[in-house]
Amino acid sequence: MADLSSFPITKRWPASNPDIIQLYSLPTPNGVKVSIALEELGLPYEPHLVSFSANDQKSPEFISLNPNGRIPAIIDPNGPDGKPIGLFESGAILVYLAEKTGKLMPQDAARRYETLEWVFFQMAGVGPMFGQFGHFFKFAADKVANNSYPVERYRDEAKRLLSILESRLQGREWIMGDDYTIADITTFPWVRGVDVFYGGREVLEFESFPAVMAWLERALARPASQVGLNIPKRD
Ligand SMILES: N[C@@H](CCC(=O)N[C@@H](CS)C(=O)NCC(=O)O)C(=O)O
Repeated sequence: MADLSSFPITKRWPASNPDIIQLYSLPTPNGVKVSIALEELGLPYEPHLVSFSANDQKSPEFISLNPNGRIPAIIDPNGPDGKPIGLFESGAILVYLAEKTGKLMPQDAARRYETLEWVFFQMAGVGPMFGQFGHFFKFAADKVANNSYPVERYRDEAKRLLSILESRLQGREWIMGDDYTIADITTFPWVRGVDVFYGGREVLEFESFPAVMAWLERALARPASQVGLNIPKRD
């Protein structure tokens, strides 16, 4: 049985089965990327709920695994050289899982780098910009009631990013064509989330991005997405 006692996070969230991947998360757009990928890959894992209402993500035990105090994070007891490894940042976790299994990433080197381009496009662009849009449009709407600039700024940037995705997805089933990859898994939860969590569908004019909408439906219809979108179960 794997010994995870060197990871303080396991004191607050004990592992029932330390031999499988431990996931510390909440079903948010960044959190579900990892549960969806794990479901796609069929890897056994144990989910632990990190509750934002309890500020769990800022607890010393969580910070010991991710100094940035944000979900998701994992421990794989069977990491490189068979040793346990802890990881944070959803993009790094997905690249790790793809490389560990040889799945969800093309084998061809040039196409692998192309996949990574789109993963970074999401990590550095779609996620942060959609998140700022949601902050000003929904959560801090009262603070910017007399200043339309922040909402306009992030609305326009979110629409610009959607238009890039729209061009990319025209004539393609997935971001990498016939291959369903971690580029799709990093991105579609954010397109869904900007609607489900922030109510941004109308103001971002989703209907003007038909290829993105059709791709989102295809991604959501996958059995792994249906399961992974709800893991860990909220309180
Ligand atoms: N770049 C990070 C972003 C993680 C992130 O922002 N997670 C959010 C949830 S989607 C979070 O934990 N927020 C809690 C907080 O900021 O305290 C990643 O992709 O893992």
